[in-house]
Amino acid sequence: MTWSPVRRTHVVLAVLAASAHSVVAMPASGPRPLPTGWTSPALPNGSGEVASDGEAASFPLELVLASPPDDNCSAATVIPAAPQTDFQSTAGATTEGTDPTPPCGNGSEAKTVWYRFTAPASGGALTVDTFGSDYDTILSAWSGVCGQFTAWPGGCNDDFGTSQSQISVPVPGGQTLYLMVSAYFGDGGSLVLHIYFNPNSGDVSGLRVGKAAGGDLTLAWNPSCQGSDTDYEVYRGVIGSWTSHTPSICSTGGATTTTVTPPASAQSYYLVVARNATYEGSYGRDRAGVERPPSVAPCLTRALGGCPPQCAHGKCATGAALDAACDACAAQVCAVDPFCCQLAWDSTCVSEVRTVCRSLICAGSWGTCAHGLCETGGALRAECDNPPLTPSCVTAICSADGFCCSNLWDSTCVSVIGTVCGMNCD
Ligand SMILES: [Ca+2]
Ligand SMILES: [Ca+2]
Repeated sequence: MTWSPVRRTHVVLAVLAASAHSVVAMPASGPRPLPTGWTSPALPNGSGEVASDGEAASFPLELVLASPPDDNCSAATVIPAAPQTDFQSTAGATTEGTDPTPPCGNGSEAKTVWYRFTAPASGGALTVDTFGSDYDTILSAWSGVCGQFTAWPGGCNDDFGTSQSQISVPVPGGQTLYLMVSAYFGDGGSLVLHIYFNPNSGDVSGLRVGKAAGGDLTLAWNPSCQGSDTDYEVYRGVIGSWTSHTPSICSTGGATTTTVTPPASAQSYYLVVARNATYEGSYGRDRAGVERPPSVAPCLTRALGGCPPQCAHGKCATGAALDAACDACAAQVCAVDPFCCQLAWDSTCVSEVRTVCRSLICAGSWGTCAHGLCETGGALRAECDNPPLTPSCVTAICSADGFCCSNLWDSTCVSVIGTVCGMNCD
């Protein structure tokens, strides 16, 4: 390359606006117009500039490649949903000091670029590959936050058949994973990244059985709690042998009702299982809350997605079963009384907020007191909470601080419920 010796002339670097990933040098003896469709970025100080010293007719041209926008972990490209395909050049990517070492291949941290994916509530299987890239990639998945990562189990691959990579890992609902692509030989190049996600399958509830003509039975059920489930399977087993179920219908065509003809020779039980394009879900749980085993010859591979937490009401109100994830106290209650999280949150469950969680938050703990012990208000009367509390928490607090029973039940009175009574207001 021959240059006109012009002192302190800057070579114009241009970036193709559409990709923002490729940097090309344009020989120039001064600023010159850019071709149509090209733009010049705001170049960082020093980088991307080549100055002639006015002496040489030619000199080495040093190009600085622009780094891709997701070069750094903190600027990871967010994958909003799967499937997705992303294309970019990683030739200008760099290594951050906090880049983790991939636990596969040669552990290269060169030319790293980053992606971030959060699994849908159903959970499922995340599959990512770099097929179609033109360099030797290493793909690794990480949980945690930038700089403090833990390698995701099974989430690293160097070569999957070719020098490109593929991982396929189970991911719980709501889990965020970071994906790092690095270059085995430190070169980078044109990266093609494919992301797929197969959701787990959810639960079916509310199975109802009716009689139909000719001894047939009609089965009906509520739609799966997972929107990604679009179909249902029916399994049948022999009553008394509670794990004998085998496929009866592998697809109801999406319908939430079907008709079955029971065999005359044995009494049968039926299980309805939600499914999506890839997986089938729960066969239901037995009375002990244990997931029933799948059929020995299932219609589909099983992947349990569960359902979002059922938190339709507070723990002080009766109603539908609560999910242990709704509330720390609900988790404590259900640990000793599974009924509360499986069938219904009845008055026993509400009373267990006091007896199990030792919380005075529910009205049942107030006895004949004018207001809750956890609320400020007028002075309370000794023994007003006795029953149900023995000994009376109000009496104990007023013995220590008479103001609470003679003047006001103020925030000080509330604040000693833990220390004086060993109870709480959670
Ligand atoms: Ca990087
Ligand atoms: Ca590789």
